Amino acid sequence: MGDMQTTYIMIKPDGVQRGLVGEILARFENKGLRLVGLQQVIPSNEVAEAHYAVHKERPFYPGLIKFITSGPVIAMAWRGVEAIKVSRNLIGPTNGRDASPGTIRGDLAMDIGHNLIHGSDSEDTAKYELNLWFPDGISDWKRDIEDQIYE
Ligand code: DAT
Ligand code: MG
Repeated sequence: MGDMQTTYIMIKPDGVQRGLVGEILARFENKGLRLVGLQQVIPSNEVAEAHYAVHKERPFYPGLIKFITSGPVIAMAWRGVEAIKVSRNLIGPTNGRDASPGTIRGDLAMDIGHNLIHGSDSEDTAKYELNLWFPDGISDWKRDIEDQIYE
């Protein structure tokens, strides 16, 4: 079995505005991931800029910061075996128009910027993003049904 990981997942302002929070949460729950952190927050410029620091030099960066701070987001931590890869697969590629049906972006998004959701792309980014959005840490719990989800 692969490594148990925790990943940072965030429903962006378009997902909250469109009323897709429940739909998106259900996909992670149904897949078998364990919800270990959840908070609705309107991101400050400071946190948004830190979150997207790797894109600082890109032409879309100012618009990205403006978008992500435009309203509430749902900040989440999900835990499971290879949770980072599993979540990225659930989410699909960046541009919703290129994403396959079955993925969150493929089923629900039509744009590259307004693509509903963020997911950490590596163990290092997950650690960085979880610290940034959950500075007080996250508490774990045992999801009884995991005895059925995993061999
Ligand atoms: P992902 O969210 O799939 O990891 P990314 O890390 O490359 O994608 O980019 C972060 C976000 O920035 C992405 O979700 C939407 C926005 N973005 C990326 N490329 C863009 C582009 N060419 N035009 C507008 N927004 C873009
Ligand atoms: Mg990314």
